[in-house]
Order: sequence, then structure tokens, then C-alpha cells
Amino acid sequence: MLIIQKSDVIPSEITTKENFENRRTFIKAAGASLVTASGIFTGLIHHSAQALPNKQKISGYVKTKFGADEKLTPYDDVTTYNNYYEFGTGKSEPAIESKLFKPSPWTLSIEGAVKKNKQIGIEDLFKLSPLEERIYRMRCVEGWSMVIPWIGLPLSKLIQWAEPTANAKFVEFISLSDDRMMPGQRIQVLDWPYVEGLRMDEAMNPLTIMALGMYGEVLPNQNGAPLRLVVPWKYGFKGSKAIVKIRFTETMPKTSWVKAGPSEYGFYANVNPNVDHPRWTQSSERRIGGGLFTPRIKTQMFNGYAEQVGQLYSGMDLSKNF
Ligand SMILES: Nc1nc2c(c(=O)[nH]1)N[C@H]1C(S)=C(S)[C@@H](COP(=O)(O)O)O[C@H]1N2
Ligand SMILES: [Mo]
Repeated sequence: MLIIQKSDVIPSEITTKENFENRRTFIKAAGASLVTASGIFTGLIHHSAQALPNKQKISGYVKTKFGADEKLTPYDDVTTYNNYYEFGTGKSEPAIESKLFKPSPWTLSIEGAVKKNKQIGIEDLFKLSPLEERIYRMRCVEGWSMVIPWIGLPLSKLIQWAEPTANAKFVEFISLSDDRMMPGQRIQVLDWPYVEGLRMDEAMNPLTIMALGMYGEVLPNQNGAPLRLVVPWKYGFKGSKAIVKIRFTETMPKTSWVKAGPSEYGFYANVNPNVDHPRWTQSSERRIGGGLFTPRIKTQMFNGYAEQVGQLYSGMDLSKNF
């Protein structure tokens, strides 16, 4: 009963999808990368057109109660307004620069404090546990937010399969390192590869998922294909894209954003309207998709998931452990 079949085009999305897949867009996009990056990103155009993303529907996932009350952010916004520094630091760059990224074949490696090192291919990951749709709010540390219908499996299921030992106190997520397919890595804006981490109990929390798809389809490249982490009560940067390795550790992982700016980005990175970023407020956010003049909305403690995760931090000073 799998899972992947060729996509049917939904009428409302015809323009976007056809544009996305047709050859003229491909040529334009390859040309655009030449212009926008003045030569830095040109390596990509030597690949063949076969690497064009092939939109695939996911079937057989179960709907869940999560987020049924939220209005989804339009697909076009979620796929063209991105943070993915491996493909450039601009919001519109990932959609353009990741067109030739190849998310398959893909293997996820498990190592560190585990019974034994393991690997799993992406197809087997799809079958590891029943897939679920989770509609979650996503709040970027920059002060904007979206509502996205993810498809994935609870990270706890993957961790059970990985068999960590009692020494495992943290989980480290390591993203792909490949400056040929990821032209943004030719610039040292972050310490590549992208590294993130969670405390073990955060990783095991039922809200934490490994996403393989969104909007009923496999993940687009710019959203982290073929697998990305989603931790909805934390700032978006905790949600690593294109993960190739999970390592269980005894000590707190040194994450890319903490290395880049320890006074601005913490390991915990819980959404918290009462702890401002040194350079801007975190008390409100701009919900993407409503147009420029939509009023900002209030940011909620733990992004509105306090009931499910608040107890993880009892007794902790969240202004120090930000
Ligand atoms: N590997 C990697 N993962 C990443 C990032 C990145 O630059 N590289 N950006 C993060 C940030 S800051 C955010 S807000 C989200 C954005 O996810 P989206 O573009 O799918 O909305 O991805 C996160 N995951
Ligand atoms: Mo972000």
C-alpha cells in the first residue's frame, strides 16, 4: 500500500505546477541564477534537466486533529518564501537555486550512542510508521509565521527504530554537505553542514515529527526534501532540512546558529513572546499570505503548544535558556 503515485493537478494550482515543471521555467531559472548570483551559483546549470523535481502525491496518510482550526498558508507562499541558506540567504533564492537538487537516492545514517550504527533509505523511512498529516504553525525567529500541513512520522518512531542507549541525552541532526548541489555552501554564512539538536525528551515528544511531505505531496526541494525536522513550539531554525545523519550524544550539540551568534540564537529556541531577540521584538508576528497590510498577530508562548510541551521546561529560566 504505498504511498507514492504520480500527482493529479488540482485546478486551482494549475498555473503554479505547470510553471514549476515546464521547460521554459527551468531555462529561465537557470538563467536567473547566473544573473542574481553573478557567477557564484553557476555550477548548477551543468546538470541535466532530468533533475527537475517530479511532484509526487503521498497516499495512505492519516489525518490528525492538529491544526484543524487554522487557515493554511497558500502553497505558493510556502514554496517561494523560504529560509534555506544552502541555496542563498534571500527568501526567493531557495525556490530558484534548488531546482536541480536531487533528493534521491538518499540515505539517513544513525550513529553515536546507539546499539549499533544503522542506515535507512528514504523509501524505507516512508514505511517505518504510518504517515500522519500534522497542520502546524511555524514561527520563524525573524518574526513571521505560516501554517503548513506536513506529512511525516513522529520522530519518536524513528528513534525507537534507531535504538539509542541510555547514554543518549541529546539528538544531533546533520544536514547534507555538498557545495555542488547546494551553491550557498560556497559562502561561509554558516558553519556547514547545518547542524541542529534537541534534548532527548524534546525529540521524543509526540509533537515532534520528521516530515517527508506537505500539502499531500513529497517535500519540494526548497522546503527540505527529502526529509526535514518539524518542532512546532520552537523557532523555525530548529527544523533542519535535508538531514543525512542523526547522532545521539551525551552532551549538548554545538548547533550552527548558536555558533553563528550565541547572544542571539540559543539551543532551546522555544517560541517565547516574553524574551525578545536582541535586535527585534518577539511579542508579535506577521502571518505570511495575507498581504502586506495584514495586522501583526500576537505570538503565543511555545507557539500555542504550551499545553503539550510546557512541562518539559518546568523549573528552567527561559530567559537564560533561550
Ligand atoms: N538545512 C537548513 N535547514 C533550515 C534552514 C537552513 O538555512 N538550512 N533554515 C531554517 C529556518 S530559519 C526556517 S524559518 C525554516 C524555514 O522552512 P521553510 O522554508 O520550509 O518554510 O527552515 C529551517 N531549516
Ligand atoms: Mo527561521
